[in-house]
Amino acid sequence: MNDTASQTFLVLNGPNLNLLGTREPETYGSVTLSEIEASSTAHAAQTGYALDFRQTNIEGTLVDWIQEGATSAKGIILNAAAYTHTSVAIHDAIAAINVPVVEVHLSNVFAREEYRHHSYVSDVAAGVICGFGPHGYILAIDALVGMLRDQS
Ligand code: CA2
Repeated sequence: MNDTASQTFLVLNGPNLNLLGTREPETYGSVTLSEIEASSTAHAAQTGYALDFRQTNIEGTLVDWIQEGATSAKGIILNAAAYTHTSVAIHDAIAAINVPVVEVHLSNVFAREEYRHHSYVSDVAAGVICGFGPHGYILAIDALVGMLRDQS
């Protein structure tokens, strides 16, 4: 691990989250992903961490980035979006690394369709935050900071 890794959280966002704030505001609100990045980055800076904030619609890219995070980051915040409910590949990538992963969902997936109740991420994640909208990213940063503080 290098010096940058010790100060950085990788924040990964999966498919369609680039549409936040432009479609389906009744489900996902009116805040854009860029606005979530800005508020999360500002909050992380107050805790002494930088964020490497990314979005992709491609499952394999999420797998590549999770593997990269094993050496580039101190923790990973992951909203895998729909791949949460389908991806054994993402499950295996998280299981293979040693940095903590916090699973985040904007919506309360347990109050939605049954197919969203199962996650391939949760059993290999350090913890899960869902239902708090964009504030979930702030809660995830604080969870990682607290975990790392407890470990040191
Ligand atoms: O609540 C979440 O954060 C989800 O991860 C969002 C995913 C969904 O498949 C998960 O079950 C829960 C969907 C992200 C799609 O985002 C959109 C945003 C605006 C318009 C359309 C889709």
